[in-house]
Amino acid sequence: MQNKKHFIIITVLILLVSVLTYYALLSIGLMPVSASIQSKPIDWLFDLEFKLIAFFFSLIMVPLVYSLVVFRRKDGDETDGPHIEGHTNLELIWTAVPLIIVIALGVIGADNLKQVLAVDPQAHQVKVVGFQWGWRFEYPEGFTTNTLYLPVDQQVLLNLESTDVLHSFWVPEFRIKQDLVPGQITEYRITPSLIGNYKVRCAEICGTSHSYMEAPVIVLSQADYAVWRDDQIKLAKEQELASAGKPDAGRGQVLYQESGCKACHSVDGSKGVGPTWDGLFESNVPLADGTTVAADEAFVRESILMPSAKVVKGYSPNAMPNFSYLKDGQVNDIIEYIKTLK
Ligand code: HEC
Ligand SMILES: [Cu+2]
Repeated sequence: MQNKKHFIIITVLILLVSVLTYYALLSIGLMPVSASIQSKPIDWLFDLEFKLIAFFFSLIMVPLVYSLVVFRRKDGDETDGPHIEGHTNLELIWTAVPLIIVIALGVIGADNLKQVLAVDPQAHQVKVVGFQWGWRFEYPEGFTTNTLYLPVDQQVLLNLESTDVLHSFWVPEFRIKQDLVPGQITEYRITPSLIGNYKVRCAEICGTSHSYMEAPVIVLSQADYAVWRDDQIKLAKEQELASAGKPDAGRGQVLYQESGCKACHSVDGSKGVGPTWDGLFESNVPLADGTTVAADEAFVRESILMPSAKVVKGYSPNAMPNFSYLKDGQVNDIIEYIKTLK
């Protein structure tokens, strides 16, 4: 029978195109490498959806294109097509099947979310502060970094805070994304599963330098992490002790690099997000309100602790996050370093 032949051809084509579409979706690299336990159920669900997408794409496109080609109106044929009433069974099927699929996906999704949010009471915690435009990581052991270091195979609870506007914490390799809301602490649980270097980026447009709001994320073996952490604890203690004494430009330079000033302030005269520090000390700095101020120690200290108190001309207020978490001695070290640049 003629009809049966068409059915068989279309069925075979649908299966073929489904498989091809699925592998095409897999091959274009939609997903970065998976680097967390939580990404497993998420990737599994994505895979299921790729399969469904491939199948339904073929189910619709193959009969459409097949009909366009095979059932074209012949030259000189002016007749109308046959009149077709509804087909109750077909309608029941195309209502019931998608309904079942959608309900199943809902159930699977809920179970998936449960797995992703699973709490490990042993999880260690890190406070993550997002600001326009950067990240700071405050460890409970008493040190602060601009790179997020995490041990592999151990759950971490990141407590997310914003000092200004909405931001969003996103490491694509971990898959999960969570907003930072001013005035609230939001939680982000992750169990890194692959040693390597990644990057957190802000995924919520948050102003002119939103696209630069990135920080390295480094996943270490548990042993390496313990060594790194102990180093940081020692370093923080040393810094605190040292800074209590005489200010030191060398330590100031290290702070310049490690507490993130470097991202916005150059020391070679080039303009960045913030003004250069080349020639800053004891110069006359024009301010946004039209006055000028002598860049003495008091001005530099105030600019670090309350950046918006005096805004440099040509820059917007709030463009610099406050660094009031720096210890007095550390601020003195930075001032000492800035003095060497005049
Ligand atoms: C996200 C970008 C950013 C970071 C990070 C940043 N600053 Fe700034 N900074 C600015 C901007 C923009 C200004 C100018 C606007 C203002 O005065 O608030 C500024 C102004 C200053 C000034 C005023 C005088 C001048 O010409 O530079 C000082 C001093 C300063 N920053 C110190 C620091 C120190 C110290 C750090 C690191 C602990 C730091 N800043 C980190 C953006 C930044
Ligand atoms: Cu942001």
